[in-house]
Formats: sequence, structure tokens, C-alpha cells
Amino acid sequence: MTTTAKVISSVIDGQEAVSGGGEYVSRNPSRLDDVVATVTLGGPSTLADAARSAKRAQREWAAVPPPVRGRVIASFGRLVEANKQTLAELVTREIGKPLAEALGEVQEIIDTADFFLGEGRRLYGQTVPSEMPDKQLFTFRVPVGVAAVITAGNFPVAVPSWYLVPALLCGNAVVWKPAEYASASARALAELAWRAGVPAGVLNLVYADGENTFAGLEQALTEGTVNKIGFTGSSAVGVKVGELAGRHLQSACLELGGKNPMVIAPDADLDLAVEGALFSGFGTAGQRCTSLGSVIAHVDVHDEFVRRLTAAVENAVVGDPREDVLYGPMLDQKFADNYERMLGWIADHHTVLGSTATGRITDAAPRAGFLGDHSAGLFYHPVLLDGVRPDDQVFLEETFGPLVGVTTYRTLDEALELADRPGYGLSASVYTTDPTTAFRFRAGIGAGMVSVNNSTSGAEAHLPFGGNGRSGNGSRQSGIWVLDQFTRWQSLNWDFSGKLQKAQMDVATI
Ligand code: UN1
Repeated sequence: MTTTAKVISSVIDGQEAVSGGGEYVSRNPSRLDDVVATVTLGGPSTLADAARSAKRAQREWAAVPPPVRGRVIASFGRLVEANKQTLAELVTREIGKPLAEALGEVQEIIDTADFFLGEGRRLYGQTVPSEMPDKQLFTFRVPVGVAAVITAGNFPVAVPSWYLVPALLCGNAVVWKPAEYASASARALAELAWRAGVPAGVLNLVYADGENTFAGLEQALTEGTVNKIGFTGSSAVGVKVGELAGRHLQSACLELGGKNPMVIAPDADLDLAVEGALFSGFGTAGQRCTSLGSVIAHVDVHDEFVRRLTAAVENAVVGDPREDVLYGPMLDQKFADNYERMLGWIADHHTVLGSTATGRITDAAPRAGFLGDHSAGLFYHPVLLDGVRPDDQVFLEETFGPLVGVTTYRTLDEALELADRPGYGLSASVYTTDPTTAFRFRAGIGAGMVSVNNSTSGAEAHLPFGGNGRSGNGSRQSGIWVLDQFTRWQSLNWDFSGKLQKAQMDVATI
């Protein structure tokens, strides 16, 4: 086997910046001996150095007319399109996502660029009537300044582009800190952005571990060089990011975990629901923030639904993500270790369905229908758990692995209560042929994103994306809604009366 590992490090103002934080080896999770990149990590002040550079570059970028910035976004989209296959193959190699999904992920960047390139001509403000004569009020969207964007690696290029594209379009500079295990994919995406015309200092790439990321972020916030934080990752780390931002009176856009429920109503099309549960529960090895967490099935259809889903899980093909598989390996060793810990939540009252084992696929615990070589990678059995109770840890916590629990309900109110019980609120789905149930579900659920007769994952790139509760602080990405993350409203009072008109004192009456 040949490896083409390169050594990469942070890029600040177009310069490969060096070290201070050791080294990270990014490996192919399907074949751990395949080193994708050796990453030189930055130290405790690398992120702050990058933020200072971003701050310097931002003023000039903000002066570029938004339609011209839109053209840079257009050429970024075209470059991503021209490199779609190569980028997708790199994503598959670095984080183990099946190639078909990786191609879909790269398409999501192109769609995001397509959406925002025109927004450069539409960064609308308003004209607002004044209380007083000979006076006009206006509003303008102004860039926030420098955005620190910290992203997970399960969507190593699409989710970052949800931040990068609108942030840049709106006239901000960015310091992007990707997940270490997705470093090479991040570098490839950043290079396309620079080639498209994003000035070097306007997009800075920082590789750092968690501790140094927080140290650098704290320093930058203290120095006043970061004005916005975008964070996609776990709820636990999101709390820390939110606290840090709050201490410095800066706002964070937090896109965190989910325990996304799927309710199967008694009138559901069960085959359709099984397909949706298989895709969103086990696809991407359950490693999406929108992955299905729990099935909440009506008692009347529970047995039949579980019977059909068990058959679908048994027949699912797992394995080499370059092949036509439902899912590949875990993202990296850390995710595999965490998931193994969560497998400990399986209790005696659960029935394990769909697989003969629950953990890693090994010679001793093989899986029929596995494509490729399981021994070299982080491959796990799909686990379907029946008999899950509302107080079980496996019902309450995100597992971020190929595990789905099933529980039952009798009334829609009970289903809604169960669906919201874990306290997340990202995505929720209901399968029903009754429009009344669909509407009541939408109105009663706490999730930010609701699907009817569709799975919990696979949100389209131009609807508001985000959640509530443990899933985030209510911020929304994507579509026009994200403009409120990367611009702030500035108002203008223009008095052409030639005299001092006093608001709240001098209101003109006719
Ligand atoms: C994530 O896992 O952080 O809705 C994002 C979806 C994808 C995005 C997932 N479009 O499943």
C-alpha cells in the first residue's frame, strides 16, 4: 500500500505557521496504517495570532463591494465543482464516509455557494419612517468583524462551508479551526477558497488541539480580535464555548448534538419508515448531529415495525466506504472509544436485534455481508435495541454511533413528551398518513427541524439549520437566516431639517 501523507500546518496570512502544540497524525479510519496527513499543531497563542492577522485583513475585505465578494463566492463554488470527485475521495479516505455521501457533501458546498453568490447583491437594509419631519431612518447590515469558526469532522467540508461562505460574503475575516482528524480535507477546502480569490489574511486555517484552541480563543477574545464564534460539535464542548463567549460579551452560533426522535404513528407507511430509520439511524455510522436517536413507535405497529427494521439491519451492507455500503468506519479512534463506552449503556432489559454482536467487527465477531477488510479499520456492528425505557441513559443521551433504541407510546401527547424528554431539540420526524397528526406533531415538538414522512437527517442547505436546548442556543445556520449571525444591524438617523429635532420630546403632530 502506498501512502501520500503530507506534512501540513496552520496557515496564517498565507504563511505556513509553525508549531508549538505537537503533532497529530490523521489516519484513514478504514485502514489505520494509511496516514492521510501529518499535522503540525499550533500552540496556545496560534489562534490569537491568526485572529490578529484576520483583523488586519478584514477592513480591506469589508470595503470590497458585496456583489464583488459574491463573485469570489461564485468562483469558489465553480472550483469546488471542478474538484468534486477529488475532494469527495479525500473526505472518504480521511473520515470514512461512503463515497456517495461524500459526493453529496461536496455538492452541499456548491449549493451553499450558489445560494449566497446572489446574496452579495441583496444584502438589503431598510428605509424606516421617522417620527419627525425632514428626517429619514435607515438600517444597514454590517460585518461582525472576525469570526472564529470551530468545526467537527463528520461533515469536514460542507458544515464549515455553511459558516465560511456567508461569513466571507458578508465581509468578515475568518479563523477556521477544523477537527484534527479532518485536517487534510480542511486544507483542501481552504486552498480552493484562496484560489477563488479569498485574500490570504481573510481566511486563516489553524490546527490546534482542544486545550490550545481554548487558550488561543480566550486570548483573542481578551484582545478583542474575535467578534463571533461559530461552533459545531458536542453539547459538552458547546457549553464551554458558550461560557467563554458570554464572559467576553460575544455571541456564539452553537450547533451541537441531538437525540433525534422518529415517531411511528399507527397509520404510518411502515416500509417507508423502515427505510428512513435505517438511513438516519445507521447511515454515516450514526455520526451526524441529525442521526436518528430513538424510534418511538405506537404500540399497535411496534412489533411489525421492529420485525421489518430488524430484517433491514440484518441485510445492511457495512464496510469499505469506497464501495456501495450503508456505512463505513467510525470517524477516528477517539469516536470509536467514546462509542464503546456508550455501548456499556445496554442493559439486561434491552433486546439486541439486527446483529449477533454489539461492538467492533472482528474475526471473533464477524459480520455477514461486510465488504472489504474489517481487520484494519474502526468498523462497528449496527445495534438495534428494543425495550428501551424513557429513563435509560441510551434513551436520554446522544450515542454518535450505529445504535438505535426503540420504545413505545399510546397517545400523540405521550409521543411528544417522549420525543422532547432528552432535552435536545435538533431534528424530529413523524411517519403518518394523517395530516392532523403531522400538523399536531409539528406544532407540539421542541425541535428546530421537523420532518414528516422523511428521516431525521438530510436537511437541505437553504432552510434554517439548528436546534434548541442541548442542541444549541437557538442560532440558525443556512439560508438567509444565517445572515443574522455574520452581520449586525446598524441604524442611521439622517436629519435634513436644519434644526435640532429631539426624539421623545418633540414628536410632530398634525
Ligand atoms: C451535522 O451532522 O453536523 O442534515 C450536520 C443533515 C446534513 C448535515 C448534518 N445535511 O443530515
